[in-house]
Amino acid sequence: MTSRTTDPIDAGRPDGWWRSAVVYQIYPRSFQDSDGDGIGDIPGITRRIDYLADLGVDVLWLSPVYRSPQVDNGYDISDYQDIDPEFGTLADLDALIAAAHERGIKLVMDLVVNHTSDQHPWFVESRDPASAKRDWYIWRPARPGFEPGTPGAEPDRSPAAFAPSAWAYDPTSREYYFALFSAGQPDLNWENPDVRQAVYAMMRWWIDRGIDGFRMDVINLISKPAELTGAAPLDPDGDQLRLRVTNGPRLHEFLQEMNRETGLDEHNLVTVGEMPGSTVETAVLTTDPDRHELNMVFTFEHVRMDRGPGSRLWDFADVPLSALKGNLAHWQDGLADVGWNSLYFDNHDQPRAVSRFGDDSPEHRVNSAKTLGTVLHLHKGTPYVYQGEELGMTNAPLTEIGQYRDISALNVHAAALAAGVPEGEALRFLAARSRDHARTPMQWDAGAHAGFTTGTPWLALNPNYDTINADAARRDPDSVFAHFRKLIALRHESAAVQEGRFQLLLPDHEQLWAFTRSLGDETMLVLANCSSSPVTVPAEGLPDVTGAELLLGTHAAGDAGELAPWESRILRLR
Ligand code: TEU
Repeated sequence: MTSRTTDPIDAGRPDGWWRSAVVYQIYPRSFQDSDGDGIGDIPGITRRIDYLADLGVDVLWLSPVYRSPQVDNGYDISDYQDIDPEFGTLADLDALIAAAHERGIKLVMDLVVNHTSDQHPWFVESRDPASAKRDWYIWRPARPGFEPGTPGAEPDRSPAAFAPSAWAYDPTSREYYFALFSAGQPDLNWENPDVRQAVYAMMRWWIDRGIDGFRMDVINLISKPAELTGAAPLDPDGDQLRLRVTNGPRLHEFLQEMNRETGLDEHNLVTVGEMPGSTVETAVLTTDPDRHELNMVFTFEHVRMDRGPGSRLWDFADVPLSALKGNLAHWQDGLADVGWNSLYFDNHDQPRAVSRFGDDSPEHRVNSAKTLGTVLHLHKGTPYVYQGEELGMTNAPLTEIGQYRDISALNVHAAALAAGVPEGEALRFLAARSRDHARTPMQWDAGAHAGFTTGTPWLALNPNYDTINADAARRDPDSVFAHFRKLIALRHESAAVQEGRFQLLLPDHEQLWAFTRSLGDETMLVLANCSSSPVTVPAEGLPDVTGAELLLGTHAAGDAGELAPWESRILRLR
């Protein structure tokens, strides 16, 4: 346990404060530019702080703003204790923290410690086999019998997320280092206690600076399987390392150590672990408060249900509503008594929810964005709003590979072409699923570059900013923005929304998403038509709504027995 004085840094964070909070995720590069270089920055966020206060969110989570070569837009960090000049300075960040705190808003930093940048001084030193930092990363010789650096000589067949191989070649030492995402993002060796202590020291430095928590990037990948740590032989033909890298043998030990050494719980910081490949069982272990690991995790189950049957990156399929809502219900049930859920449809890695799960046609966009918000925000857990979700921002019309910027999109395209897939098929996948959709600049107004920048935006704006923008939304009492404000206010006011028990109704219905939330003698019923056709409310399988009070609906109260396309209602039962 650290012995630092806790007084000033713990201000405003009572026990469990995050259980009633709504988090807003900012992707700084695309939020607001203040200096005309076409890249969003920290002073830009501070300029928009009153917009965020007006929306009513409690916490801002900033995607990485640290020093970085920007191979993966900041998820490749070369200095954890400085700000990238593209985004501003440490003084700018201090000013943002102060401006947020003045408005009662907390600030969460992205913690990317599964890997660093290959430009981080630790890795630069590690390239020297004689250096004390060699063991801070994962190094292996070439496959036996192969000339180092030649095709096929990689220690095993594991693919990286953004490159064909997870083994990057270093010509100086003629060895390979493990980099699960890209060669610019070498994985740290968490087996080495000095690595862990260096990470914890860095975290303490940020906590002392006054931040309120961490979103932890791919945190369930930090404990590597025995083959990677050298405790078991590496099968040179193995290619499923990615799966075994998740939820590794020492994950919970490391999280408990981190919590202890940095005082995460002691200071009531909010912590959310991004955990691809996690299950309800992993989440229970991670978020059980008695185990002192994390407050909540981001599961990937509901955003990976649309993957195609094979392992090909570019395959995808539609997801039936019954499967989607069934998955969320499985997590609600699994964490009902122990632990806590995070709730999200959108983030910087996902296509826009309204285009993916809703209907982004002019006819249905507003109601489907509102209804998806209603459904998500009425589940139990901490809801995350991703910038622009509160405006019903849509996927961009991307048709050519030259329009994409994301390392992941470019890799999928290259991999598909290398596999002989017709380009059209790869482009169809990207048009539906690319991460670039989430990263088009925030649409503030109908003026030049949507008010995002006075320069040339780093990624083209979605042309629909002439109608979909914050300025128009804030003047329209029926906008998606207005609806999200009400959802956030409802969570703040209602103990049943915060803590009520969840029960899914009509699990097999392919149009209606229906559930109750109950606390004491209060029960809320959510009825949501998640389709673009009207639906008759079934006579069976739902509670009696006689005398129920409509707390929030997408439409003016109409026929109780029918829901219009994408109509939803939150009812308080009598
Ligand atoms: O994402 C981890 C992750 O597994 C995916 O969401 C990733 O986007 C996907 O594999 C791409 O196909 C986190 C960050 O959120 C993401 O932006 C980073 O690129 C990644 O880690 C590496 O730091």
